[in-house]
Amino acid sequence: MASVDVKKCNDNTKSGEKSKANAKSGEKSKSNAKSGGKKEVKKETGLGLSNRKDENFGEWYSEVVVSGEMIEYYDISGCYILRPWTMTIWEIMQAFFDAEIKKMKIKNCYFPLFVSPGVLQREKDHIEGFAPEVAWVTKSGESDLEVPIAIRPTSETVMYPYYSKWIRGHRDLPLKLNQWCNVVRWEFSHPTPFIRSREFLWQEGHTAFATQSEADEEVLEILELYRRIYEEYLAIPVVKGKKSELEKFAGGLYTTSVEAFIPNTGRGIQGATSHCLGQNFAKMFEINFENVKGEKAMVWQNSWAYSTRTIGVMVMVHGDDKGLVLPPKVASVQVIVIPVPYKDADMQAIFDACSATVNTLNEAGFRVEADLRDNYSPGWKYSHWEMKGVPLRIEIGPKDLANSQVRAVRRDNSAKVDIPMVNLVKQVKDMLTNIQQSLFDAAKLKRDACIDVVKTWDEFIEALGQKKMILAPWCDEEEVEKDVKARTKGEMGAAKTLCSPFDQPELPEGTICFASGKPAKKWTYWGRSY
Ligand code: 87F
Repeated sequence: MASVDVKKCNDNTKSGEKSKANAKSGEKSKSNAKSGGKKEVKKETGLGLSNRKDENFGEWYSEVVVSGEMIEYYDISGCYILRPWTMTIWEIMQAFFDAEIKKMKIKNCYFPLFVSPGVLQREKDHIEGFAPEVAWVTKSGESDLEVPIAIRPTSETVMYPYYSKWIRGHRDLPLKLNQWCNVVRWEFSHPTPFIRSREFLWQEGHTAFATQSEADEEVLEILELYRRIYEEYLAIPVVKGKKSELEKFAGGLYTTSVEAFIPNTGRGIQGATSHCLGQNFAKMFEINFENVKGEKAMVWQNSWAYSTRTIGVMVMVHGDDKGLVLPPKVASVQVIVIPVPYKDADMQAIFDACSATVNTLNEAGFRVEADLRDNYSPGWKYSHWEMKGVPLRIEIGPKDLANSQVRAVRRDNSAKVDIPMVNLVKQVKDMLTNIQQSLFDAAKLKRDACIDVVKTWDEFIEALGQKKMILAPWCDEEEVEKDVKARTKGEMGAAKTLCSPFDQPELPEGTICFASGKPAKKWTYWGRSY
């Protein structure tokens, strides 16, 4: 079991947050922010990290994602190269989610990247706030385009005109489409790999139903899949809940989300969202149908998405001072086998044992590789694969060979076990299962230690100062949320609502709102957030 100090929520208070942007984003410091230029391209050295997670979280994060070979910085700010070590994680989550939505009879499709200005305008009411983030193509070669073309920041305006065309009668419903694609949002706040980038990968689901109850049911079914991605695959505890009116997607009826928490920065992070759009877009895009009674009706719509942000949350939650820590279920290499040669050892026999170990485990369905390079020492290889977060290392030396065993070392807690070759598959399977569970348990203990339940404004301010995620009774009034934001505005950013958990603690009669003193309607999570 990985050990955690349950009393301490975030123990990086000594160094404090360098600056809001830095701590929040994990963006590189000025000294190396310009990478992408030739001088800045740093060669892999295999030496350890120069930043500690608890001392300098932002710098630590930038260093880990690069040294762990997940991303490379690019010469356009906010854009990152996703390396194979990242893409495999994305593909594993994709395989799970894609199979699950296919069981729900949702079909994949692909709509164009470009949006015509006319169609974008049709959604102008709610796009207004987002407009500065829309990127435009204005030229081809040297000539200006007659009409500039937008690059999709999301695909409502791209898809819904065709929903209007394709949906005629109740037999055309439900229409349930998903696409896996990239989107571009030209953000101006500090970029952070995975967490806030100008281009990112996601899936966006867009569905249309004849009735609200079908839509409501799907919203929660999808949200449960998002919970499973976080909890079962990434080993990260999340809270399922409903967004406040202020924080919901303005174009929709209501928004549900899974919310994660980053103890080191004391910030909540929206993990994924599942919206019921109601009939707002149906009105805007005239998505009508003839119902069973032969009357004209409007469809009920949902939209939902999760993105490569999931991967950033995983790095932030599990990574340590040696680098990445990958949960076995998403690791592209679950076990790395390393030969440990000694003087006078039968090297061929050790190499053969390594290959045999890889083959046995591969055949049993695990993702296993051997590092047989002869130009690196075993010690260098240990650090290298620790940096990359491989959950389990198997070492094979002359003594192991003589005893028909291998030595297994866990990445998460450094525990070492000698495994007899005859038990290899069974014990590796158990260890990987155990690592997956330990990572979740450790993350949950740490997250839970960061939750404060408060009843009064003073307790709220105190908890916020301690970078907590705060559960408080709230009157559910927009003005009060705006007021809390205004009153907590500061260098570190204001507090806002994260979500009202579906799993509500009891709210005794007469409980009052921590901020307004009015009768409380529900328990809500508050905190600073990404
Ligand atoms: C940025 C620029 C333009 C978010 C934007 O959450 C438009 C938007 O509409 C925008 N940033 N949004 C909201 C996206 C809502 C919704 N879209 C489908 C989702 C799930 C997937």
